[in-house]
Amino acid sequence: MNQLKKNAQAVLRGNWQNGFTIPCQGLYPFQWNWDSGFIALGWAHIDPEHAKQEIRSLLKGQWSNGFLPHIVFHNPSDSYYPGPEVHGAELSPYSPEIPTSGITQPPVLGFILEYIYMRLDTDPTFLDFVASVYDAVYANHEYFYTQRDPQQEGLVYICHNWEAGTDNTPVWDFIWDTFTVPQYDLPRKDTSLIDASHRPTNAEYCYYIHLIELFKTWNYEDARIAAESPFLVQDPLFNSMLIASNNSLIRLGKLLGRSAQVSQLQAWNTKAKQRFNEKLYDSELGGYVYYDLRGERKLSHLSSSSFTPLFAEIPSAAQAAAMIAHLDGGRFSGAQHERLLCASFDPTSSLFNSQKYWRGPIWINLNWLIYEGLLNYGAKDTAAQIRTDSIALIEKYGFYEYFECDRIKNETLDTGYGGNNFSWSAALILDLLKSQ
Ligand code: 2M8
Repeated sequence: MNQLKKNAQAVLRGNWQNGFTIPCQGLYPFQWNWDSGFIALGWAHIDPEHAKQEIRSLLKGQWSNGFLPHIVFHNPSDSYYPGPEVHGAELSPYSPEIPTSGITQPPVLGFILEYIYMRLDTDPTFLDFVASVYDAVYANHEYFYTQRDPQQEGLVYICHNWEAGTDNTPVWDFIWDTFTVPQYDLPRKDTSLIDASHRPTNAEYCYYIHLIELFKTWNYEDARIAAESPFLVQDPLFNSMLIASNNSLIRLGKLLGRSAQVSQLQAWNTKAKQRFNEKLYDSELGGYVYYDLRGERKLSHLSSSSFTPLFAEIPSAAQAAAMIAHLDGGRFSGAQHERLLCASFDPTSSLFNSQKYWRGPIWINLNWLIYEGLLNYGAKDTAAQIRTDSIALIEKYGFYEYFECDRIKNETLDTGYGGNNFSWSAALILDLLKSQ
């Protein structure tokens, strides 16, 4: 275990860039939004000053309307496509001096602040740090509830698959079916850095780029995006992260005496939790699914995102039991537990692919969220299983980006998938090793 900790620390130190941490050398050479949250939690176990710097650096990219972009381009690099010139965030009147993207990612910062505070045994100097960034994180939540919830129902939308973080989940196939896009010239770098068959196809990338091109023609104006974007989805993972962050900002806000902000957060959260359960729970599937706001339909497929409401304490005990059954002898574990936890997409679906990016492999950040969520509901054995599986995969292969879930295939495999020395895999293993 000590060696594993040392190796995890070495990954974070190797990816540290003087103020922030890149997710992976070559493959992801800038600062990414939700990666940085998980990474900051990892740093808290090594050097809390780095955790603070990580968060401050991310907030340098915040827009004046509270929006927090998915990439902050602190540094130049030609090993990633699409770079700042493709994103064109400067078209928005709200964008900052520093180049950023114009789309966001799951809002993890609120709960990351509280986790770090707890992991540091409620260190008062960290609470001072929380006080210094509280308004910025609150402004991000205010942005979501005022700009990304056109029906004022408490659920916010995402307008791009990259905002989900689960870039090519099969769920998006049903969105891509609703519109056509031009063939773009795609100077991709990812496919020459790692096994191209594990990455999204060029046809999928044309959709990703097309959405950015549309948003640029609208100068990233939220009202235009809400009215016209062909991709407008209420995602259970994204909304769970926002609600979990609300929960944390409420508790931290009470400690800091921020009563007006706490009341507003409570009002958003009460509405959000109720609507989440009414709209996104699928009682036939026994889990939470996506809602296509543009097409006005549920997209009824289970993925690892379906379990993340456990993290935000949204499900009732009965709903939680139905979800846990999928992980314990059900479709995600297999009846004989022939799969390690937790596949990123329903392994019993014909759309599942155990090697391809977000279409099936195990991701450590989702495992961490589900592990913590299971503990919220007292499901200690299932939580222990997901923790054991995560650590075993990293011990066997190293700090890869994603992993095979099939137990038999793992007997003969000698590598994880995607990029190696991947930061959030290292950061969250440090946290899992700590929490027993
Ligand atoms: C992946 O996404 C980026 C685009 O944001 C990419 O494929 O180029 C996703 O796994 C995402 O969740 C993650 O934040 C990012 C950096 O690790 O990589």
